[in-house]
Amino acid sequence: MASDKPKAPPTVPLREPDREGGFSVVLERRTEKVKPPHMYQVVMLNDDYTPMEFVVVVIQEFFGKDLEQATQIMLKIHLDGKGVCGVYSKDVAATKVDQVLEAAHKAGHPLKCVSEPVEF
Ligand code: TYC
Repeated sequence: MASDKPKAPPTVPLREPDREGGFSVVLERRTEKVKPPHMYQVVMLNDDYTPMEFVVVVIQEFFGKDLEQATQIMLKIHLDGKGVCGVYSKDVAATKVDQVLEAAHKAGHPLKCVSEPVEF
């Protein structure tokens, strides 16, 4: 009985150059299973007490932004309640959060930030 199912294309042995200058036969190709690492964004939160100047300095110092960029990010946080300061691997994002919280605590400001997975 003939099937309606579309047939997968036949597996064709492929010849590829090898390291010795010859050719190897590749009988099967597998789909790459390694996924890119999940990235985390460091989100800074607004509050009513931390001075704007302090936030700008923190963003420059820990997130590598220049004065102009840091000021824009600070103003966005001030107006919207929160803003992304940078996107990193999980460990680096966690370190940035620790650095910001420690600097804020030392200076006596309630500035808070968190890291969260980037949705894609
Ligand atoms: N809202 C603060 C003020 O008016 C400034 C501020 C901006 C605080 C960003 C925190 O993440 C912040 N002084």
